[in-house]
Amino acid sequence: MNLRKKLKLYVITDRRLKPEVESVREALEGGATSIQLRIKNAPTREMIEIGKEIRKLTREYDALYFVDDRLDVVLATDADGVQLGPEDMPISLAKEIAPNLIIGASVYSLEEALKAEEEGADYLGAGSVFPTSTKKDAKVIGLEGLRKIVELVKIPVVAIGGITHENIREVLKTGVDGIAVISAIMGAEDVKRATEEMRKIIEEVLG
Ligand code: TZP
Ligand code: MG
Repeated sequence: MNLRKKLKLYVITDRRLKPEVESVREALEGGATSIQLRIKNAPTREMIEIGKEIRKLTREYDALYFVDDRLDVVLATDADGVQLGPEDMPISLAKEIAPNLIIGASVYSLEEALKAEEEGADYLGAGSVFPTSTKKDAKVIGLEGLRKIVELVKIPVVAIGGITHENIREVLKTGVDGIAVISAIMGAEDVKRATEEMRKIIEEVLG
């Protein structure tokens, strides 16, 4: 499995915009290469039910399946990986508990990026590239901040935060391996089409 290739178009769920399972199906039909289940404040058993459905769908479409924050949900639904932020479980502990998991680290500065790489993260979610209403507290690093991270780390980097069909080309030109998106896809009327259109641009720029 080529992780860099699988991170090309990384689509994240958001129940404030669309119900998870149906929107994930549409994103996969449109060419998403990775899916992240991201739910804040829902009953764990509901998260597990949804995660199991996403696991089935991502297998059908040969996409990777990640869970935000929750290692229990990762283990219960046989996810490929977990996404951990600076306040979540330490990377080293997650690796100890589940050595075969792909570990993504959410980083908001070059310092955090270098630290996460050193701790053994397999890839970085770096942002927020632009201001975004999806995660209002996220620090904005800009294209320059992103470029620095890409230059100085060796592991794959996925850009996140405020990325749209309009600005995706300039983000791709920083040298990132992939793009992570919530609202430009989950907030679209036609999720499948919004995904297809982003995937097409990614193929044009990254090949
Ligand atoms: N982490 C940094 S920015 C962000 C997360 C989860 C939100 C990305 O959402 P959008 O709607 O694609 O800007
Ligand atoms: Mg988190």
